[in-house]
Amino acid sequence: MATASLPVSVPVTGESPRSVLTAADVAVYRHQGFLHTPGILTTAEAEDLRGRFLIATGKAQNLAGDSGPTMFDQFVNLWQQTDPTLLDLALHPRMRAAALSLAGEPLRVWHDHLLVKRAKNGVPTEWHQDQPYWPHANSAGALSAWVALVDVPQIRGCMSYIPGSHRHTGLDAQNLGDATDLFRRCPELQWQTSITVPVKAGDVVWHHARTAHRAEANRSDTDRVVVSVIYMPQTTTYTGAPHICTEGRNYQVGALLTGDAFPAL
Ligand SMILES: O=C(O)CCC(=O)C(=O)O
Repeated sequence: MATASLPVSVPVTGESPRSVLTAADVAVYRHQGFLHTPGILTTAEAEDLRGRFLIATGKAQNLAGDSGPTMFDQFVNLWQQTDPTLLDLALHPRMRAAALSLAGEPLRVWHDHLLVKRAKNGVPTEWHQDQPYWPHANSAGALSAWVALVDVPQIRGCMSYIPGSHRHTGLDAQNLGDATDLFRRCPELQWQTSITVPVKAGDVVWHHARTAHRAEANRSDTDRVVVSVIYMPQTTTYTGAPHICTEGRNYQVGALLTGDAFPAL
């Protein structure tokens, strides 16, 4: 979404000019807590990545298990599990440039995950904020890039966001399977209008880690294939709470989340 011509200076080299966000883009993101950026990837790049990510699922762990229709099949960090080249998406020059502009501070990759909502799965992903799920402190600027690797119109399970909800910083984790949980925890959010964002393959929708979002069920007969890439500030420290991405890595409470598992941008 480029609505003004003033480019924001981006502290990386090698990015294509098409990825440079405007000051207006960054202001919109900071104000509403999300931003749609069409065409961050070309359709050819999206198609290539879709094939490579899906091949990589072959021998990888699906956190959804295999118990019938699910919210989504979920494969975390396929670049660590089966194909190291898949880290290319998180570190893609246009992704890096946009992420750094939006956050306005140095970042690391927290993790990525391939999220496949199967055709006609019938299960939405209900309203939630991401941050309460993560064992993070000192990470106020964390953000996600929801990268469409197929077209995702409304019937295929695109996302909706509640503008301004990223300012609600004290909420506990909300249940992704319960449409009312977020609103029980924060009743004032039920009076706000959400915005639904259908996307084309190669588009990215960025959201702040506290922005409330949901995805509709997939009512189409095509799988919805997206990758959510999550970036965290380089100041992020470990709270000690359990998480699949810190498991077995011996971080002490209060330690900076650094190292090969969390590549710097
Ligand atoms: O794609 C979905 O169904 C949910 C994605 C999500 O919650 C996220 O990327 O934070």
